[in-house]
Amino acid sequence: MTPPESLKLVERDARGVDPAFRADVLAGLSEPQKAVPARWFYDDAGSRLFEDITQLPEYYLTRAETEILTERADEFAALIGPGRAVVEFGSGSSLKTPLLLSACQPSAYVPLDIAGDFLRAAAADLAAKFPGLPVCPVEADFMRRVELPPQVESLPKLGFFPGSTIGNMVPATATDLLRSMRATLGEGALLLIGMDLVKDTGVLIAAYNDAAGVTARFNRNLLHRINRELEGDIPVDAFAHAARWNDVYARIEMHLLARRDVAFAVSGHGFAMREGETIHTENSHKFTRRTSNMLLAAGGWEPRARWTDSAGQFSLLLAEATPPRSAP
Ligand code: AVJ
Repeated sequence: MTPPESLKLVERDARGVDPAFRADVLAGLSEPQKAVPARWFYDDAGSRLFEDITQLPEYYLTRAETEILTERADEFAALIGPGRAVVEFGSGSSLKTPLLLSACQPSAYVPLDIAGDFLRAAAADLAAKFPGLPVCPVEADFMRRVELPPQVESLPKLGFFPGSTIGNMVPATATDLLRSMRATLGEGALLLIGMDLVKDTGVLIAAYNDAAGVTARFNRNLLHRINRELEGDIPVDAFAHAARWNDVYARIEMHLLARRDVAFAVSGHGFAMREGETIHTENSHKFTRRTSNMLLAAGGWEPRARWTDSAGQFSLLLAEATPPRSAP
């Protein structure tokens, strides 16, 4: 089985590194609260570690969303209808995608991802599972509008953004992303999107600080990636994994906590941190019915239906790209 050709839209410098990664890391490490955007977790090693996270007993999100996709398939398939091009934003969810594709009889599948090797492997896998379904992977950063392959131009679209990945973004960025998705998919498109729910803080912290330490490895992998791709010499062992609940913004935050004073260089730039200082590496916002509906509406998407799992831990929402309205 030959993997489908993918359209390459991600930049690479002479060393094969995305220049946006270097720019984000250097800018983020120069701020008073050091921070690196969470999307840079997902090199090939990081994507594999995330797959391991989804198997952890504490990490309920994937199981809860899979339950919804399995148990409520008839309901969302009826609302979606057959013949759409399913455009998945991020292609790592190799187990959820088949559930959606077998439920809604699509005419094409377009996975979008920045991790090229992972994307091609996932696309080949999917193409093998659904013979006859055109699979057109696109290597792209979907934070901006993406030019879809010509084969799907005339088809009605269904965006698929599972996993509560939208929760990684602060509201302003999440709104921009929803608007970009709308621009990518066009008016009349539907969006099926997962959003994790606010719940007991202990349950949330455990999901992001598992006993086996897989999430800690996932977090620290970012430092290994910086060292490898950006000529860094960060002493990775000097950093501890920390997961914290931010009650103002209703989000889990992941940090890399300096256990001692450290100094290091990245791409020839020097940085220093005091013991106890952190690099903020991820936000994972948790939603209520109202905040999820508000976020969708702010991004130009009208909420149409909403499902939760039997334990009420996670939500899946269907929204429609409605024409802009000028009413208040
Ligand atoms: C893939 C963004 C949904 O926020 O729960 C898992 C990533 N980070 N454990 C999440 C993640 C730490 C995950 N998302």
